[in-house]
Amino acid sequence: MPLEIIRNDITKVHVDAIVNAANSSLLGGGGVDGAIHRTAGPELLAECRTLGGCEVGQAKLTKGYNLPARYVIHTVGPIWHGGKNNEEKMLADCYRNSLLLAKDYQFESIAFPLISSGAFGYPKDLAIKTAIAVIGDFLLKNEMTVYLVVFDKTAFMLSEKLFSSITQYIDDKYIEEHPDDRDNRLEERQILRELYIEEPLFSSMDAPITAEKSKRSLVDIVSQLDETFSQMLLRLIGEKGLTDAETYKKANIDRKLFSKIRNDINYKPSKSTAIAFAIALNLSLDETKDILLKAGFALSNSSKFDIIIQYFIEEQNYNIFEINEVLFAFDQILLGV
Ligand code: AR6
Repeated sequence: MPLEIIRNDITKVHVDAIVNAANSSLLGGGGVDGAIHRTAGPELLAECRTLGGCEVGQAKLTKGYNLPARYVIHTVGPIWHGGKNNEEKMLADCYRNSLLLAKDYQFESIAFPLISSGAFGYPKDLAIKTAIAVIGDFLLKNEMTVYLVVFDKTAFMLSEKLFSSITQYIDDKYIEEHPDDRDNRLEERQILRELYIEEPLFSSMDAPITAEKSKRSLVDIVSQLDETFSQMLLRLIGEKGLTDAETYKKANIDRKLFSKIRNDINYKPSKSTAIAFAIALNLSLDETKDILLKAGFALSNSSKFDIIIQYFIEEQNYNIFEINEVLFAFDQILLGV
């Protein structure tokens, strides 16, 4: 998955490079910096001494020594002084310059901590927002697997406003029994039958708007009844005038999985993959339900995950990285592979 938010100790992550939230001396410190130096061993400090420090927002590379990561990218985040002292731009520079350095070295994977959000006092909800915006933007133009490693509890992650807006939405929609984990394909097949076969016939006897709607869906149904998920996806990509690369990047799906789907008309995606494509294609709620049905899934109000997806679609916010930020904060699986 191109951007994955994970909860872990960054010194344990196996990637081409981990990013260190250092200070401008590059000679070690507390927090994630201390943990990285402890695990890497004294050779890391010896190499850091040769670098001549680093300015805020810039990034420098060393080897990883005893770390599972092959390299360390050292960057220096801004100290939070209330937000009016260019902190956001400097923090964005940290992410951007680290990613560009990783790109120069043709790294395929990189892991970031939440830079500046510890000793340097940057509010965590704002820190994660900037991280996701810059990484997301980079991933729309580049191929790399990026991990955002969050160390502590997740409730802090969302701004109060977003958190309460989504909590309210969930409260309004959530049905008490919530069989999130069950394999609900069977039930969804039943829904599929009802939707595709029964609903149009019944609704055609209702008000004129409904009748027209169902006429349209009957035509669609007949012409697209045999269309598989993969065929529908490729058709929609064409209709929306998107390229394959634009689509899989916006879906947070890696190129290999996309080409598997492209080459296998009977490919059965996971629910999260199917939704990821619905988001990439900016589908409406009804269109999302249609494409999900092709994969044997439905959206239900008994699943928090499904409600959060509906929230974003209704808000017409199709930024998959922001959606994943919220899914992560609510302990749900993320969209993408
Ligand atoms: N893995 C992942 N994240 C971690 C880990 C870990 N092992 N340890 C801490 N964090 P901080 P800063 C999280 O203070 O704010 C140092 O002394 C932590 O929860 O490490 O950029 C440097 O030398 C927090 O969310 O970095 C500098 O002087 C995030 O990493 C100064 O601190 C960053 O916290 C840099 O301060």
